[in-house]
Amino acid sequence: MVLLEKESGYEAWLRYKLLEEGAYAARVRDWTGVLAASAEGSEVLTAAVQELERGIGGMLGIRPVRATLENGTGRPHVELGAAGQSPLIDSILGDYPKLREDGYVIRAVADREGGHCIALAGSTERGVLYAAFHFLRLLQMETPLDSLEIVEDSANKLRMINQWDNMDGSIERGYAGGSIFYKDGDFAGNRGRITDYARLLASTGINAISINNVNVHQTETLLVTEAYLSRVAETAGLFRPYGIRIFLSVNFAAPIGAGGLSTADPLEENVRRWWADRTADIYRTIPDFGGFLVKADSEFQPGPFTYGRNHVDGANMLAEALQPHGGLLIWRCFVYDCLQDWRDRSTDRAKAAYEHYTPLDGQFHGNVILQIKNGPMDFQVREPVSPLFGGMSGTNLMLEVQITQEYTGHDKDLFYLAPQWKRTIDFDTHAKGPGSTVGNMVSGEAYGRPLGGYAAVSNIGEDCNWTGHPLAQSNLYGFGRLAWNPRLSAEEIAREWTALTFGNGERVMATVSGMLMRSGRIYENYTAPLGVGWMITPALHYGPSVDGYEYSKWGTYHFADRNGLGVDRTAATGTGYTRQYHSPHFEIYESLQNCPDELLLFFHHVPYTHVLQSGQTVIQHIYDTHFAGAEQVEELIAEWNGLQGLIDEDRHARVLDRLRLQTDNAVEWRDTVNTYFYRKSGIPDAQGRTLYG
Ligand code: GCV
Repeated sequence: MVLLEKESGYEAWLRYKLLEEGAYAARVRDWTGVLAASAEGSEVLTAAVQELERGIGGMLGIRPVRATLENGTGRPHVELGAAGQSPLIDSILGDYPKLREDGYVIRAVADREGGHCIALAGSTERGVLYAAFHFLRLLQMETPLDSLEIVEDSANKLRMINQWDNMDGSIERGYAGGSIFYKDGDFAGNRGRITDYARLLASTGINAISINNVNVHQTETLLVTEAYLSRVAETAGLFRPYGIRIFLSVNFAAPIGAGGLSTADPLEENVRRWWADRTADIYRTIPDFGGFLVKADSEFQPGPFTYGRNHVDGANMLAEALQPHGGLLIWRCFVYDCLQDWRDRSTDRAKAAYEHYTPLDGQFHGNVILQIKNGPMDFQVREPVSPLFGGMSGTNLMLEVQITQEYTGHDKDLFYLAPQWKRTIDFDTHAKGPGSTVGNMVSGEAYGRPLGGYAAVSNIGEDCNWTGHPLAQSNLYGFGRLAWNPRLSAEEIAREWTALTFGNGERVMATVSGMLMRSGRIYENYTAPLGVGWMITPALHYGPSVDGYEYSKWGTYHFADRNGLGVDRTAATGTGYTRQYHSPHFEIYESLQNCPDELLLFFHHVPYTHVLQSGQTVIQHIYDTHFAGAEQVEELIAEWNGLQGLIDEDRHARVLDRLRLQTDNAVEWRDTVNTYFYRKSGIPDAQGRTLYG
C-alpha cells in the first residue's frame, strides 16, 4: 500500500502534489521549463507567474526559468500576458473580439521560433491570473495539453465574498474558528494567511470581498475613519495582487457613532458631506477601493426609516459619495419586521422584501446594486426562490447565498450547497417571458443592466483546514466556480474539487462527489420536511427544536396543530405571497395539487392525511424521510470508510469524526421531529418503527 503524505488540508485545492512519473509528467516538464512574461506587468501578473512557479515546482519538481517576452525563448515555454503585452498574446485575443473583461484563452501553439508553447492570454492581467490557475488545474487533473484551446469569461461582473467577521475576532455564524482578519478589537496582522486566502479565492474567480460583518458594531463603525484606514489599506494590499477589490460593511448611523453628528438623516446636508469626506479619504488611501455594503433597517441595524426616509434616499446618498471615485454601493434587501406578534396571522415575513423594494424599482442610482438572498426567508434548507429577482427590472441586482452552514449543519453535518444554488440560478422568474432566469437577471443580461453578480457569506476561519469540516471546502470552491460560470453543473464541480483536493483516482472521485451530491437531500430528510423550515434550535440554529421559533417575534412559523401543518401563503385563502410570482409560478404554487411536494408546507396548510404527489401522506412522508435520513448518514460513513488508504490518514480521520457527529445530530432530529408529529397527530407509523408517544 502506498503511504500517503500527512496533510492538514491547509492547501485545500491548491495542493500541487508531485505528479506520478511517466509520459504525462515528462511531456509537461518539457513544456513548462520556461515562463515568459512581460517585464512591464503589474503585481497581478507577478502573482500569476509566482503561482505558476509554485504549481509547476510542486507538480514537476523543477524550478522554471523566467524569461521576458522581449527576449524570446527559443525553447518550449509557457507564455503569459494581457492584451498589448505580446504579439502572440494579441493575435490569440484577436480571435475572440467578444471576450469580456477578465476573460482568457489558453492555447497550445507553435511560437515564433517554431518551438511549442502554451499561451495564457488574458483580456486583462486578472484574466492572465485566472488562466494561470486554470492551467494548473489542468495539470493537477493530468489533462492532455497538445491541442488545448480553452476560452473562458464570466457574465458576472462581481463575484464577491462577504466576511461576517467582527474585530473582536469572532465571526457571526462562523463554525471554523476565529477570524483570520481580526483579534481583540484590532487587525490581526495575519498576512500569510490572508494572502493564502486571496490565492484560494482568486483561483476560483472571486474578484471582490467585504472584510467585516454586515452587523456593524461600535469598533467596526470606525473602519471608515482615519483611525483604521491605513490598516484597511494593508488588507487591500494583500488582496490586490490576486485581483480582489475590498469593500467595507458600513453602519448607516456612522455619522453619529463615528462623526459626532446628531443625525444620520440621508437628506441632511452635513450627513451627506460627512460621507463624501470619509469616502474621499478612503479613496486617497485605497484608490481601487470597491465600495460599501449596507444592512439597513434590518434586525436592529439603523437605516433611513429612523428619519422617515426610504431606501432610495439612503442608498442614493451613499452612492453619490462613492460615485466620483467609481465606487459601488451594495444594499441588502434582507428587510422585514423582526418584532412580529405570532398571534398576527396577516403579516408574512416572506412578503416583506418584495413589498419594500418593488415600489422603488428604477429609482436607485446606476452604481447601486441590490443584494437579494436566494429565498424570501433566510437561507433555510428548502425555500422557494425569492420573487424579488423577478420584480426589479430597472435595478442592478446581486444574488446572496450563504456558504457558511448556518441552517444547514454548521460545517459539522455534510451539506454540499452547489445543487441548492444551482436551483436558484436556473429558476426562471418569467419576468420577461421564458428564459428570465435568476442567473440572467443578476448578471444583468436579461435587462441589459450594467452591474450585478453573486455574493456569498464565507465559511472560513482560523481552523487549520479553513472550514472545520474538510469536505466543507467544496462549498467555498463551488461558490467561486459557479459565480464565474453558472452553467457548470454541481456534479462537475464536485468531481473537479474532489480531484484537486484528494487526487484524481476514479474511485475517490466517484465516492466523494457522490457523497457530496446526496448530502443536501440527506440533511433535508432528517431535518425540515416539505419546505416548512425553522424547526431549529433558536439563536444557535443547529439541532432540532420544533416549536423553538413557533411563538417568537421573528415571523417564522409552521402552525402545526392536531390536524395538520404548513403556512397558507395562497392568494385564495392565505397571506397572498404567491401573487409575488409571475405566471406560471403563481398558479403552480397557488394550487394544492400542482405545488411541488418539497415546497408544499411553505405554501399550504394541509392535514397530516393529505396525499402528496409522491402518493404518500404528509405524516408518513415525515416519518419515512426522517428514518431514511438517519440511515443515510450511516451509509455515508460506510462509503467514507471504504476510502481508507486512498485518502491520507489525517484528513480521513477528521471527516470520519464529523460524520460521527452528524449521526448523533440526525438521530436527535429524527426522534424529535417524528415524536412531535406523532404526539400532535396521534397517527402511528405505517411501518411500526419506534416513536416516543
Ligand atoms: C448578519 C440571519 C442570521 C444573522 C445575520 C442575518 C443577515 O438572521 O441569523 O446572523 O446577520 O441573517 O443576513 O443579516
